[in-house]
Amino acid sequence: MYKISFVIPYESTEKLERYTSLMSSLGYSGVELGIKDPSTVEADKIKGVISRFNLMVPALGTGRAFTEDGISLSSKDEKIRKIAIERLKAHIDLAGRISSMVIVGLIRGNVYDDEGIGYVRSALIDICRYGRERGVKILLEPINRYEVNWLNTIEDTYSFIKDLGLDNLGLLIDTFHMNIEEPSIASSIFRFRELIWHIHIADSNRLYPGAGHIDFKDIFRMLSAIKYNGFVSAELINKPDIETAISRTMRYLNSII
Ligand code: LER
Ligand code: MN
Repeated sequence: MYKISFVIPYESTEKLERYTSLMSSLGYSGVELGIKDPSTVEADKIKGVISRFNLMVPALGTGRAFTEDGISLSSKDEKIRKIAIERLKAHIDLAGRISSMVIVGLIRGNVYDDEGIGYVRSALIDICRYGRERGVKILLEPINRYEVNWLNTIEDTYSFIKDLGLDNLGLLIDTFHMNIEEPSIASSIFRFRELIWHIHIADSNRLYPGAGHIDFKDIFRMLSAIKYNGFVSAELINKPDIETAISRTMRYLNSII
């Protein structure tokens, strides 16, 4: 039995309630939240909604700070780097209250030299220490070359994590990125299984699984083989609309696993 969740860009508890009610009726186990600024959300209300529908929040997405506010850990501007670290710590505070992990994806930003890599390394050391004190794990996500200019492959990201040697830093892998960057999705999952703590799924066109040409049967065969027991979370372009994407994702997964 896989634990399936769905990524919702968090806007309001009313919308969260509507989507989680549908998810719970369809057999989802979790809802993953993409939050721009955790200091503006009401944690108690979120907690209330997810417990009412018996859902977990496996992870908090942090990329909106980069895409909507232009904030990153690798910025040349020290003030912006500080804001990015504070933003991630606020995510960790929230994650500690709702037993989530925190994603470092696009918020790492682009890097053009060793100085930029150094900024991200020291930020991750700081963030992981903060997370460890609160029992929160951090997920570093390999993202394809068209969205960010480094840590595109699982191999590069795995080596980066190993080199840092932080025990609460692991991998979030995403089928959309893997379809672009990995030589073989299933082989890469097997090779780096030791650090895979969370999975995003989307089809080759970022739509719901089944809408493109990724071989999900092959991927789930490999996940069974490695006895993966984390969450599989659909992160999609929610077309034609979010409710349809939620329903079609579960219908397709039920037909193949
Ligand atoms: C974030 O999880 C991700 O996969 C990026 O592609 C954000 O758009
Ligand atoms: Mn992702």
